Amino acid sequence: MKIQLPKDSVMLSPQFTYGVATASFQIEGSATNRLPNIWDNFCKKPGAIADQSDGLTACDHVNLWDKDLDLINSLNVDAYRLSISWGRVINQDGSLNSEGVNFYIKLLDKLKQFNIKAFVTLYHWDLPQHIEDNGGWLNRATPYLFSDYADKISQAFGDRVASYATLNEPFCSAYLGYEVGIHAPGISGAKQGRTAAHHLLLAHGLAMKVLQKNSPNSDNGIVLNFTPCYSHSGSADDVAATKHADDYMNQWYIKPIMDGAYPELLKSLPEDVRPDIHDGDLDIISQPIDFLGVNYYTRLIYQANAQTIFEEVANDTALHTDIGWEIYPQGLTELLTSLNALYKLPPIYITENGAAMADKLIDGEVKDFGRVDYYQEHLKAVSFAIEQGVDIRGYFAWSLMDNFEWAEGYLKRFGIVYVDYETQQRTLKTSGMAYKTLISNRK
Ligand code: GCO
Repeated sequence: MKIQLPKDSVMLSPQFTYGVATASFQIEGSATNRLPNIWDNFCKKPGAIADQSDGLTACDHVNLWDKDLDLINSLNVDAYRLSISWGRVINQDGSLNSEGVNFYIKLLDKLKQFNIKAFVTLYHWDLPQHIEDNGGWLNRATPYLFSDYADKISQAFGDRVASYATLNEPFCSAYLGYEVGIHAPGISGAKQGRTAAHHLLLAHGLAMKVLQKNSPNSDNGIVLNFTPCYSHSGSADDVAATKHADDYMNQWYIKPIMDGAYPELLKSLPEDVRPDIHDGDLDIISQPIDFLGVNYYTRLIYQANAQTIFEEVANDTALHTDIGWEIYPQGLTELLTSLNALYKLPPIYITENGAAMADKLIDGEVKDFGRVDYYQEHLKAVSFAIEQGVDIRGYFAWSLMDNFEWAEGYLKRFGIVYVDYETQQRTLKTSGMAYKTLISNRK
């Protein structure tokens, strides 16, 4: 099975960056060699994780990293997006943990030998538990701790990193973690969610300053996720409710960075829900960024609701992935062109895109044709956005390999490589072969 792009697409030129992505908590394991984090704790909460699993072993990547890098290299990718576990590299007293730092340095050095660019994310949700015990992202001191971590680790890594992202998906950390409580640390409340979001954005701005100083030659920015909102009908009420949802879930995170202001919606929120914004915060948050990472998986459809303002409407006739998300590639083109119309964007990387499928390993093969289709259609959607003038420089498949899918545990598989969690055996799926072929033919 092949992935095909329009003949003259710039995505077929060697300048376009292709990569695979992972995140520390989802693959690393070796939990005893780092500080406990909010996900370790959340996993202990009855009912929090669908299969009652945890990240103590995951894909055992801390032990198997060398082979995993050979596997990445065998895909002919240009780049590898990974995240750093804060509690593996920084001790509780704020000093560097040399064992943890050396783990990543070995890994970054091997990437360099392979001529694979390292796209490093500093925060992919694994906040050290001792920081959470002091209020976590609800505490205004946490952004300053994050900036200190960014300072120390970027100095330690030297020139090994091609691109730094401060945060991955602050929407998920803030909304899922502190507003609806289905992710760690499992706190619920609108005030908490908005406060965490503001502190995460502040952390991003503070860390941006540090990264630009310590690592001026890398491309530094942030990774945001977007779930574009579509109105169920053309009625004024549904359209207004959908705009409200979009401002609350999506624009809330990008507008402060690009425009130095929250959406107008902020003013209509009850006083006791609004975050505490200090003078100068938005100037810090709106530091120029070298790139914007965009993560896209699906869209949502909304209608008005008298109590909750907006509510989701299921699209039963559409195709869905194994995690229940509608497959809607055209949403990716529309997202990219609409962001490009709304903001003065830096170059964009699609830092995550992919699909959960109910994969089966049969006779040493995983024929995940549905995932090949997903990649085919979404890569085409990116190509269409480029044709319409959006400056997109690269694309990362989520994920390199099956891993700990947060509240879903190990039940949902997103990899282009299959992981047998009993044996830690990796098997390249049909989608992995198709992705490799696309990349290799371009070179
Ligand atoms: C994300 C996460 C990934 C998830 C993926 C699928 O950034 O949302 O980076 O950790 O596994 O999105 O849900």
